Amino acid sequence: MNKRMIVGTLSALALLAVAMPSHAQDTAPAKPTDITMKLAEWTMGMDMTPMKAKGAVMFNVENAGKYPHALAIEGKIGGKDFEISTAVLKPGEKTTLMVTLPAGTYTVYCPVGKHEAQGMKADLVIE
Ligand SMILES: [Cu+2]
Repeated sequence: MNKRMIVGTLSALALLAVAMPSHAQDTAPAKPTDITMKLAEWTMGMDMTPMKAKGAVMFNVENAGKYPHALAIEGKIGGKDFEISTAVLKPGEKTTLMVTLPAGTYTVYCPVGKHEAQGMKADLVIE
């Protein structure tokens, strides 16, 4: 094969790689941060510790335990109490919860029974 042809193809690919990010920024909406949580006894089962995000967060929640569990997010927005929760999930059930929160530290926990006190609790930092 001709050496010059290989060089030409490589530089064309390099140009494409440089051109693509700026194009993506112009057209693509801000992508939410994906956080996977496998709820179980007695953990929130995050794939990110500590949980940090900027902008929208998409929680992919699964009950990987033997008891019912849910995901709740609690904090203060503008000095007022804020709380949101998924439905209570049976073992094996999955759901998603998407939130866009102002910068701050929030508590993520399981609102079922005394699960929070048993360890189903974590911090979520929105930068
Ligand atoms: Cu629970």
